[in-house]
Amino acid sequence: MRADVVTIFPTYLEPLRLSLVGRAQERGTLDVRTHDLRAWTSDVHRTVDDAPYGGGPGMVMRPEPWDAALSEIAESDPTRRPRVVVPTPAGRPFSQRHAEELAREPWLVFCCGRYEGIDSRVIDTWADDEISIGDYVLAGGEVATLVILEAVARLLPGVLGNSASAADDSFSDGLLEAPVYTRPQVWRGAEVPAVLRSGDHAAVARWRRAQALRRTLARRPDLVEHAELSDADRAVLEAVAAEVQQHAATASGAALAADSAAGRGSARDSPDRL
Ligand code: JBE
Repeated sequence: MRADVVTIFPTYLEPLRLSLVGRAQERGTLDVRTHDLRAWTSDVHRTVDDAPYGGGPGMVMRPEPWDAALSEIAESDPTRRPRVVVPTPAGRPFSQRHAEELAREPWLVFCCGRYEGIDSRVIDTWADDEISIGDYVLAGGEVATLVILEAVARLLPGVLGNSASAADDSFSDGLLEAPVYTRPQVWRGAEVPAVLRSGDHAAVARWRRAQALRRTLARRPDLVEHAELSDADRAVLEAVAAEVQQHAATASGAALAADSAAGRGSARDSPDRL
């Protein structure tokens, strides 16, 4: 996959040289090219922004440098057309499904705007996708581009050492993953669950599935509604509901049940005891 990133802060994208995404680039699976938008300005001050029509605070990115940059990048390979992505809080919420979709593209171009945004005519002309990584305000699209590219890069063929691990991820089956443990067997008085040391692979798989269901129910009940559930999964959920009802009879149990209903939970409290 080729990915071009247009930004006024090219150094913001340097983390893409590290770790898994960096290795994908060294191996040639991914080719990231970062461009400084100011290279496509023609005035002596290399201006990329201007005041918004209609007034208001902040600045808007001018259309001309964006159009020149995107034209030149798109024309650099006349055999195909890139998919142009604009990270913005006004975009479609980013998800694992979305990452899988982008991972199938041969060529992505990311346009990093400052928060007040890029002149809307550039978006209308060029953007195939406006993507939001969450309901909070970042200073610009650079960090969102890092997030999206990392989620996409690890799905490219050969990037993860073990091809099974992408399929096992949280969200790939619509649920959160079960908790994980390594040595020592007892740490600060807490023991690793016996089933994980039993060598019984079927029992381990059942336990992990039940834990995934319990955790997801406690922390992200919205995900359980959309997950594909087997009869065995439904039996686990019914058992959890019965436990919650039993706990609700006691004071601490009531808090636990409320926590679960609110989708709250931390490593310390309810989910694993639910
Ligand atoms: O989610 N996003 O892609 C953003 C882009 C720019 C600023 N804030 C965001 N949340």
